[in-house]
Amino acid sequence: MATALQNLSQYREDLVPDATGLRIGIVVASWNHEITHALYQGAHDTLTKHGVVPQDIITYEVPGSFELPYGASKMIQKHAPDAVIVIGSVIQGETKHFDFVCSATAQGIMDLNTQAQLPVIFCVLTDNNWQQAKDRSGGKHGNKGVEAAVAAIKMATLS
Ligand code: DLZ
Repeated sequence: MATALQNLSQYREDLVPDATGLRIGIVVASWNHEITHALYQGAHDTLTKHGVVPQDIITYEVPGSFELPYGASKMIQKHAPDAVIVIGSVIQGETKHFDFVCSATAQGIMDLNTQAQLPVIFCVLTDNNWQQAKDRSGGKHGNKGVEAAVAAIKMATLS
């Protein structure tokens, strides 16, 4: 797995453009709140570190990852930010629901990336168990929220 080799919080700061003046939407799922809150914190801290002012980070909370595409779509319509980050955590259970939620969410976000005229960054952890989710939301593999924030800045400033 790529994240076992690369820490999600480590990146070349000198390669990240200045984010001053950017407006970034974050849509965060409540399901597995402890994980998604840690991802949100990682993304928020990284955005402000690179110059985004807190007032320009617009946050929506939705029930679960399945609702992230609609939340992002609404965010784009109402606030027209420079980029949107969607945050979720789907953890494998006994049922097939895992596969449905993962594929529907990924497809919905991919569709938005081609339809909306702005980048929508996929910060959804899909893990086999709780420990793996902890490891990638501020644990031994870093924080995917950091990686997502860097991607949002790079994509919002793409020219
Ligand atoms: C129903 C469900 C299940 C079983 N597991 C998760 C999960 O691990 N992570 C997540 O973000 N959401 C989960 N959900 C909720 C769905 O995303 C969605 O909120 C509900 O099916 C209502 O549409």
